[in-house]
Amino acid sequence: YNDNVTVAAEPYEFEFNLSQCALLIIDMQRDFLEPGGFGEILGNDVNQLRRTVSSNQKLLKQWREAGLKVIYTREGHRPDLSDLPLSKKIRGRHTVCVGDLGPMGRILVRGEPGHDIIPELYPLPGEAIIDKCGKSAFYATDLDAILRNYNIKQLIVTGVTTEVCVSSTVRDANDRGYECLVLEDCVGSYFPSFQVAALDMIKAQGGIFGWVAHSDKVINVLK
Ligand code: TIU
Repeated sequence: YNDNVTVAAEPYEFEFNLSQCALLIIDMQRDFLEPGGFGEILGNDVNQLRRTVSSNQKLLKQWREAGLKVIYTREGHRPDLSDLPLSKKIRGRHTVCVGDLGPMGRILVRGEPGHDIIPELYPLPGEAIIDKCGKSAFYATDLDAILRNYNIKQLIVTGVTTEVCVSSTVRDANDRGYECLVLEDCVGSYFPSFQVAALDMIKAQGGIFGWVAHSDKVINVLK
């Protein structure tokens, strides 16, 4: 079939090439989406993020069936916490912080149960996982090198949270020349007003950081 497709999006249609586009699933980790994790420790209601799970599952199924690239990210740190800035460790003045023992193991530490991707969206062998210590998936990672090696120029972005790691990553990707389409039903925030504002900021000013669309628009071109 034709690799070049167009989907209705805001602020205008997103034109992309299927073989040069990856699905980037950001931080769909138990620590953010399940009770007892980092998200809840920060004072958030994890239920706000749960609605993104089924949308991501539906999209992922079609994307994989089309044989397209999937890349995952996880936010977390080395067990010795050598990549954890003190500023991040103490931020919030919480009684439990990154690296401490929680109900799903040590909070946001690589190899711990809470750090892993939720079972509903678990990566398949061969799907790259980027472990990152920052909010942007480009900071101190090999994501840019992997995208270049795969000849990926465009990203369909999903995951959590819309205004934190999704936004940081999309802004960074934009500066590096990647075009990003963010799927509104597949990204989530703990704060409903931030969900709206973060998506508005991406698509304002003629798509200053990228495009926004519903996942149905992408699924329709994959069938
Ligand atoms: N707290 C919050 O909204 N997000 C994060 O700390 N990390 C991600 O967004 N992945």
